[in-house]
Amino acid sequence: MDQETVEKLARVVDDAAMESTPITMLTAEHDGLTIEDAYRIQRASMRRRFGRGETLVGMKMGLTSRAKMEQMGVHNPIYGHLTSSMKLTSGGSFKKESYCHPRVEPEIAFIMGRDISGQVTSQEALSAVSGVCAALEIIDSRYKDFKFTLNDVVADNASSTLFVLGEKIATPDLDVSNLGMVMSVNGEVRETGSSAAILEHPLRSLAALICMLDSVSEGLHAGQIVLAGGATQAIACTPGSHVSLEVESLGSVEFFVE
Ligand code: OOG
Ligand code: MG
Repeated sequence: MDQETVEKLARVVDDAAMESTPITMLTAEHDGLTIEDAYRIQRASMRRRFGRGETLVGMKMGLTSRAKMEQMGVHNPIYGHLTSSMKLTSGGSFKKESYCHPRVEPEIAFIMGRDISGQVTSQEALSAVSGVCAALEIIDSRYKDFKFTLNDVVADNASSTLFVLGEKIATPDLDVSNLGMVMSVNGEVRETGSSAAILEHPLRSLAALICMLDSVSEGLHAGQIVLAGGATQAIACTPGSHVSLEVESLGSVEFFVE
């Protein structure tokens, strides 16, 4: 795909996010759009955000659990970029009307203590982690009816919208392989799961991200946050709700929807 088309499609997804107006899938008109083109569109849309003053604060993995793959009908792990404007403080709120059709999912986040790149193992990935915390990710596909193909969702920055980190930061020696996770809305339990649902171990997701970034000569940097992926299916955010997540050993994280 030529660079002009990449930039044009980056603008289409970026405008849809800014105007919270759902669009038709890009592949409907560009059926030759490859996964490489999709990541180029994603990066071009990030350059538009950086041009508006947002900064890169981390990365997220998506479609790393069977529950998410089955919910979305897309079966390959993907990554997206997290920017400064996507960060919501635990206990904070957002307006549903500012987004297309936001959903929330329970996650585990890593905080990177040093730069890392290359084709790494989970153990090598862990060696670059300085902290671990509970997280809620609010995703919002810019596509109509929240329906997409693999290449469409990649072009749309893996539906990245907002993320909330728990205040308790555990040290990297915490075993994150099988932590119980309970997500509630207005005090009622809606989804329960385990961090083991995230590629069988959230560190495998982190290592997979570093390997995917390496294939485009990139890596992670000290201070960056990495969301490992939703452990259960995502649920719709409705106005007037209080969403909370409790993760074993990591405490809780919450937000309100106005
Ligand atoms: C794509 C993003 C998936 C996750 O954690 O699996 C994701 C989507 O479902 O819209 O963030
Ligand atoms: Mg997610």
